[in-house]
Amino acid sequence: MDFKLKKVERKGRQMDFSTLSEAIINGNRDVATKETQAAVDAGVPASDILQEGLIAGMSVVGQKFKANEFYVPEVLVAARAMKSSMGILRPLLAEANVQAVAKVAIGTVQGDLHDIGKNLVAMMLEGAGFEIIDLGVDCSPDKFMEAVKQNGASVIALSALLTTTMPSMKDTVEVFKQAGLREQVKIMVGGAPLTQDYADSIGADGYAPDAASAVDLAKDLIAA
Ligand code: B1M
Repeated sequence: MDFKLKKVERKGRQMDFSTLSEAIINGNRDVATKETQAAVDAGVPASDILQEGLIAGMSVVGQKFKANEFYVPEVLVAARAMKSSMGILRPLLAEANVQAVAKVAIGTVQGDLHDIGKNLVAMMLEGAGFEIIDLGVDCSPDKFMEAVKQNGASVIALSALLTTTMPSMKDTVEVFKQAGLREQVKIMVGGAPLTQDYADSIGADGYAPDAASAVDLAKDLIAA
């Protein structure tokens, strides 16, 4: 698979974000950090650096992961490089009041301590411009509810790795129904033992089999 990284026209100026995007794709944290700082110092808006540099790079990572050209370690180093660049951009984005695509509260469900896949999904979503509220592991239905009520999450993302903890996903959907808030949130689920049929049976809005598909799903859900 061949990916081309584009040059972007900004206010009549050709901006070349390809070195930054490539640093993200290759997981080169030092180059990514240096390029991000250089772009900031040159007066490039943080939102452009995010969109055309970081998100463009992470989206290639997602495509390569889906195509089995990248595996978990490559995605993790790419996400680590992106996090480092985000450390520079986050305060500037907040200052400029740049809105995230949507707020996603993500967690591994109650009784379940597996978090490697959940973290990957969170990093890929952040790479796609979502604001992430990471609730960690062993999250009760009430914890997801709090994230919606107190932090304004519009999507909740539930991960489960154990067949014995999958029912907590159903409980979480039920808690939102009982609180009369089911229509206000999109609920997405994933994790190795999950299937689309299971997601449908518990009334979730969507299921994604991997971290790259989770990004596509979250985008579809907020657009629906
Ligand atoms: Co556990 N464990 N584990 N374990 N563990 C499994 C899951 C298991 C399949 C191993 C086995 O028996 N073959 C088995 C589950 C069996 C079952 O229920 N079907 C199992 C068991 C039984 C247990 C314990 C009960 C063992 C014991 O104590 N007797 C125990 C449970 C503890 C608990 O949670 N309460 C336990 C403990 C652990 C460790 C702590 C040692 C460790 C977890 C460390 C951690 O996460 N920080 C661990 C690990 C590492 C595994 C395996 C080996 C690897 C899981 C992993 O990280 N995969 C796993 C066996 C295996 O899968 N080969 C196993 C890599 C990760 C990138 O993939 O998490 O699937 P995954 O995420 C993918 C997708 O699923 C998807 O995207 C990710 C990336 O593409 N995805 C989502 C995940 N969440 C998503 C959410 C989405 C969308 C997509 O939207 C919201």
